[in-house]
Amino acid sequence: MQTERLSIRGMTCSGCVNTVTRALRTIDGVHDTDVSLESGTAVVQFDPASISIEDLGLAVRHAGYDTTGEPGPPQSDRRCCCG
Ligand SMILES: [Cu+2]
Repeated sequence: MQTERLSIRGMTCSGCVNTVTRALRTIDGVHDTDVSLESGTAVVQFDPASISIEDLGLAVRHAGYDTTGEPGPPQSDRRCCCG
C-alpha cells in the first residue's frame, strides 16, 4: 500500500470535496481517500501494483479539477457544484 498527497486546485466548497472524493474512490486500487478543502489536498491510499499516481491525477482532472505538479495543460472549463 502506498500513500500519496496530491494538491488539488479548484475546490471551492464541500460539494467539490465530495466530487473529488468520489472520483478517487471509484478507481480500482484506491483503498481510502481524505480530501481536504482547507488545505486543498487529497491524501490517497492506493495499491501501487494496480494504479499509478498519474491515474489519480487523471481522475481528478476528469472530475474537473487540477492537480499541481502534473504534466498537461490546466483545466480551463472548471465545473463546480456551486458555480
Ligand atoms: Cu463546489
